[in-house]
Order: sequence, then structure tokens, then C-alpha cells
Amino acid sequence: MTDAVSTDLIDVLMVGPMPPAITEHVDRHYRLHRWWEIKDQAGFLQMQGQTVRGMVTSGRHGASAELINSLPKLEGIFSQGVGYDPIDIGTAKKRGVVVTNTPGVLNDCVADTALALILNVSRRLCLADRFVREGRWLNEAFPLAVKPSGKRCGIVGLGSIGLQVARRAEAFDMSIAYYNRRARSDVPGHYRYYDNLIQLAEDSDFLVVVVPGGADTQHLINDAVLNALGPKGYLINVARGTVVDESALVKALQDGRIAGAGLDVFEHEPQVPQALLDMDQVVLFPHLASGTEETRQAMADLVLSNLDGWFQQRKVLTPVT
Ligand code: 8YV
Repeated sequence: MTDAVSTDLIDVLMVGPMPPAITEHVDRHYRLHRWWEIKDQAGFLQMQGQTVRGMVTSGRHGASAELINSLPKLEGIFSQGVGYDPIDIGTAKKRGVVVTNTPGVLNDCVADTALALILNVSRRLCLADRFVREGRWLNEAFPLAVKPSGKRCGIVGLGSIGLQVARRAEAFDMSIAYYNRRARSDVPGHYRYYDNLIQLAEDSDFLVVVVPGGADTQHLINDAVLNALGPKGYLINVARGTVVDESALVKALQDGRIAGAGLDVFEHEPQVPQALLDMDQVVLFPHLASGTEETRQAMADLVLSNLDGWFQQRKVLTPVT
């Protein structure tokens, strides 16, 4: 933060609780309003809402059309996270409000998590850990697992995170195939392109979902895709809960129509269906794929560079196009 332009009198609305690195900076350098703590939100919008120029949010808290439209002076929405599906981009664009996210800096951690889920669900690490802790090793043998090395990894959405998943999966001698709207010419030639998701699922042992959330991908992973993945196939989701039809997933797991699932995201977070909680063939992660100290710091730095950049120089590093 340079002192070139004073931002002390700029009203910034924070939509939900954010990491301290972000909140403390905004509190120190702007007039911070914590939306979730405001009791009379309608009254706030009528009074201070008229002067709010910046909004800080995340891929979790989002920004509704209603809220954006209640802030007539709003210039920018600065979001933490690469996914921005709960932000009404159409309304922001119409209003000329700049929107930023935090791409790139979390690719490693999200890809690491995808691989962790692949290894965990196939080798049943969580289950085996429980087995040891419960003292069952003393009297029983833990059942043999499934070998992940050398298997077929199907990536749904070969973007920058998908590429990092592919690189890591290759280190485990997995073959790489992917489904995208279009084939990519800038990826290794041996990555096999599928224009048909059902066929990719049929030809995958691990189907890894890394597409953005939102209306375009709602329930992309449905019953037909799960049936194609088959009783030896595993579904890994580090994208958004909305991409997978969760009821269909539960049924497919219950019927043994797929072998298992590694899930970082859910349709109604933080609610996880009891049926999933009761299953041994799933590994559940509380939407923390990017949740390391290093990556969350990098994400916070990028949110703040965008915020300060906008109010000091009308420049942002990572606009959502
Ligand atoms: C964050 C994410 O958990 O980047 C994303 O899209 O889902 C995550 O990295 C999210 O932004 C909430 O803070």
C-alpha cells in the first residue's frame, strides 16, 4: 500500500467474515462495514449504502444482484477465490462495476488436494487410520486396497488447475484424458481429448472435476456420467458442489455403481448428507482445497493488491473478464 492516495474515507462493505490478513488491512486503510454484523441492513443501505464504493467478498459469500444494485456508488467487487459463481457478474457488468478474483495462486494447492483425495480414497487412508486408532490392528487385518499408480485419470475441465492435476497424476504414471468444450493445442500431445463426457467417464478410473461452478455446469456430473464411470471408478470433486448431482451420487455410491468418491465440495455446504457421512468409500474434506497458510496468504495479498490498485490507480491485477 503506497501513501500516494489516501483511502481512509472510502467505504468498503465486507460481505462475510474474511481471513484476518484481509480484514485487518481493510479496517486499517478504509472505512470497513461488516455486512453480516449489521442488524438493520435495510437501514444501512439507505444511509451508508449510498456511499459504499468497494465490496470485499469471496467465492463463498458472493454478491447478489440485489446487493450490487443497492449500492449506487459501487465501483469494484474484490473477491477471494478463483471461483466467482455466487457473484452476479452480469449485474456488475451492466453497472460498470469491476470484479476481481484470485486465479493462479491456488493452482498448486487445489491440485495437491485432488491428488490427496485420489490417493486417500483408493488406499483408504482415513479408514485405515481409524482402524489403527481403534486398536483393531491387534486382532484383524485391514482389507487390501486399490492401486492408483498407472491408472486412467480423466479430467473434467483442463484449465490451469486441471493442468496441475495432470502433471501430478503423470508422476503416478497415470494416463491423462480430458473433457473440455474445445481441445487444447497448448497441452502435451498425449493428453487425450474427449468431446463427450460420458465417453471420458467410461474410459476413466479417476474422474476429477475441476470446472467452474455456475449455471453452465449445474449437475454436469449426473446419473448417466456416474453409470459410465462404473463400479471400479472414483469421482473426485475439487470444483463446486453444484457441478455434481449429489442425490444421484449418493444413490450411485449406495448401489455400488461407482467405487467411491473424494469430495472437497458439496451442494449445500456446510451441510453434508448423512448418507455420505455414513459411507466408508468416501473421503470428505470441508472445502479447503486452497486452505494452506501459504496459499491463503497469497490469495489475501492478491485481493488487497486489487483493492488498493483500484482505489489508488484505477488498476487491478486480475479482473474477471
Ligand atoms: C475458497 C474456492 O475456499 O477459490 C475458490 O474458488 O473455492 C476457495 O479457494 C473460497 O474462495 C472461499 O474462501
